[in-house]
Amino acid sequence: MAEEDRFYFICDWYDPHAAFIRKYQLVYYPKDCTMEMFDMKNHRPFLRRTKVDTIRPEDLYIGSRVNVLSRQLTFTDYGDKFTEKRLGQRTERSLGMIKPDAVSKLGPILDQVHQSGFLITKLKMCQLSRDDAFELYKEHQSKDFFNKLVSFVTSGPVIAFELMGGNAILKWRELLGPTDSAVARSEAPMSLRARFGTDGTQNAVHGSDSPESAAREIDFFFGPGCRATTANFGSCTCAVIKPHAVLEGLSGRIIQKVSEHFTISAVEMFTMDKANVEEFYEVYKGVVQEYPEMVKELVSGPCIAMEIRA
Ligand code: 3AN
Repeated sequence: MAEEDRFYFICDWYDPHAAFIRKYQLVYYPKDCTMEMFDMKNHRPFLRRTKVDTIRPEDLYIGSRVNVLSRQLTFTDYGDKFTEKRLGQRTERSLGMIKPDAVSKLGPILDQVHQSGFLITKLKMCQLSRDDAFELYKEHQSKDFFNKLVSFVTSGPVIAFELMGGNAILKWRELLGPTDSAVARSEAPMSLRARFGTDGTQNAVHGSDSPESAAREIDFFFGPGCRATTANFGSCTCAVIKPHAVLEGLSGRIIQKVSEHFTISAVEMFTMDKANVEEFYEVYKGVVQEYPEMVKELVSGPCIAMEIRA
């Protein structure tokens, strides 16, 4: 399945020859810095998907002006709910990780993440090898607790996610609480480590401590050729939390309910394109009336796919 974000904006271009403002829908694909445009008045494509080096992710906000093929465009509105939700709040990024001791608490942790105003933009369960753990925690290699830490984080799967929001790095660390879960219980009883951790090593969750480590750790988990999924496709079924539920912040509660009856052996967030969704739903094509609507919903934003077993 392809993972590709699409950001929709409504934008204006003042046509100097006609002395007229033309309105376009602009779709920006951050993965490969391409965009396409649709003429809203004439209801026809205006620009086929084209690489543009004049739009950067930080240009994606209402009121922003960008140059595309010598035209200056002004972003006047978001073009869909996903774009609004994703970019509306400013977008510092941090890396969160649920450690092996708290993987079964994914539901309540995601629920807390949502209630604290973060947006999860990437998420994946993976199994770290010793080499992975050495790389992830390389700044701690000289510490006396290093071996214990490596053994612990490789003792079972972890769930990594990219968080976005205003002041995300600091805010996420506040939500984690102090490193030692016992200290967390006395100093920050509502924190995640107080609620789900055991001690200084088995402390349930991790968070980046600076923009540099956030960039490095996000790349570690989600960069090109990054960690593999834990899915092994045997004796299981697939459950998908649909985009509308993800956007409404219901993922945590849904996963909690699923966990009461099933073991979740893999989980990953995807943003699917239409061709992939059509393939995924192929057996329903021409069989159920709501097929076109099903496709439309599943391409409308990120979904969370789970491998579950009982
Ligand atoms: P934090 O995760 O709170 O930023 P760091 O960066 O000092 O803490 O340490 C990274 C990880 O190393 C911690 N999350 C914890 O798992 C482990 N760790 C830190 N200090 C200790 C310690 N004194 N004993 C055992 N493990 C520790």
